Amino acid sequence: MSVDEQRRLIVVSNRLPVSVKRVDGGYQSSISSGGLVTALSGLKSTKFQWFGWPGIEVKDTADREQVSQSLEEHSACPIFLNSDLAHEHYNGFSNRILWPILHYQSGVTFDDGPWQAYRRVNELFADQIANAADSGNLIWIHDYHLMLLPGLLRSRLEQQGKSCAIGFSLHTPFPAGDFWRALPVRKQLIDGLLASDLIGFHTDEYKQNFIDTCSNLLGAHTEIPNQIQYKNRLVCIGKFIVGIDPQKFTDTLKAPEVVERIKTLEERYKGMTVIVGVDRLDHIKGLTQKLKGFDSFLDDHPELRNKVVLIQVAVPSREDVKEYQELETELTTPDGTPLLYMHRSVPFNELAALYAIADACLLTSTRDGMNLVSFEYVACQEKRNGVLILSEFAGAASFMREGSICFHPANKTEMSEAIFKALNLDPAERKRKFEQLREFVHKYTSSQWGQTFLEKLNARVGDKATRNC
Ligand code: GDG
Repeated sequence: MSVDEQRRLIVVSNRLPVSVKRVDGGYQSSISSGGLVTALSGLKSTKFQWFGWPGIEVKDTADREQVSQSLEEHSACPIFLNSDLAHEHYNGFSNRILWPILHYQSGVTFDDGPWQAYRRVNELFADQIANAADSGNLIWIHDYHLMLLPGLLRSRLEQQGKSCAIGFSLHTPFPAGDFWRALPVRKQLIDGLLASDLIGFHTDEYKQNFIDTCSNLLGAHTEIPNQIQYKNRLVCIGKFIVGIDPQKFTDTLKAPEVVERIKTLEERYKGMTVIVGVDRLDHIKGLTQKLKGFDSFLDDHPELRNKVVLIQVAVPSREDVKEYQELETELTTPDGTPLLYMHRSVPFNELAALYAIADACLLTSTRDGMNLVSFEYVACQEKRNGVLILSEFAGAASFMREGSICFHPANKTEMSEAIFKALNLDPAERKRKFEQLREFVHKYTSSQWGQTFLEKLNARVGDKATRNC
């Protein structure tokens, strides 16, 4: 890649992509899964150091050293937080207040306690990263938990006489200005973000929403496309298409145990049409809507009742947040629905096998930054040329509209029709759609995403306001 090989890259996210466990008086760490981990796995050819919270409280200094050592093998560096502070920051503000606003959910109540915790955690990150960074480093910050970090970090770096390029990627939507205004700390958060040199969004729509908001709320200059002039600095704004590593799926599908598993599953569902869904148990994934829409589809087509099965993996998520516990009780299985509902995470090989045997994949997000499951399904469908039935509110829909069948997730009639259409596409049309999706998924990989972002960020080292974005 054309990023200066000598340049050190620091990646920052709230959670390290590693789970740390206490084992036999010592500590063990292993890589965890999720959208951000999937996206950043494409950076594996680039050397970087990852900063973030290790997910457990470690009080004792000697223990902290052991944890740091065990994380070193994953190039990860822990930022230790006490449990209460971590809880208020992650669950209290990030997931209960910020996440719903970013995903257009109304009725959010602002609370000053969680906001102070959010600020405090961002400050602690800034202190540690500013001390660890050297001039000329690239610092790539991820996601909504750390929106104040660019500002806090830049002021600390300046005090220490260090000059680094700061990049920020948002993995959620950025809502329309009127919605964002509902948040009392709307100005502080975007002011913090605008201390970045480069800010990346998943789609043009999110990018434009952000630009308009900066102009309306802060009076920033946004006349030149993809640029924001604010407080005498130039901030570059871009759309960067996050993706997956499709080769990883192709290779997995060739593994003998996966080939065997596919055979077993195909035997079990012989003569049936299989629809798959894989989602974190989160309101934004529209699981309640999915069950209603699927139920409606079966009512509209009683002749298909025993011929179609929906296999839904619903991964438990954020279980410390009240709204997420309620979602679980809301999701009761409609009587008589041919539904296999797996309320757990499945191993990667099983996931790939499920994607591979499914004739269609149904994704019903009410809002979703991108949705990488849609990419993964396509990566596993070389043989079957399956159909993607995709909510128009997933970021992925702005790139995959032609290749999939899109619908409005709140309209169960439309969802039912979309499912029916998908299962009855003529083979030529099915192939044509699949080829479009395949080409897209193989072109916009996670590694392409990382390289493109880092090249742009690299170009901004030492550049204050002189260059175009
Ligand atoms: C956020 C944004 C954006 C899921 N279940 C299992 C499992 N997974 C893996 C999937 C996929 C990832 O988790 C989920 O990624 P998504 O992109 O679909 O969704 P979020 O977790 O909400 O991610 C999203 C993303 O960040 C990246 O920017 O696209 O919009 O919300 O990789 O495969 N993996 C395994 N077992 C499971 O049961 N092994």
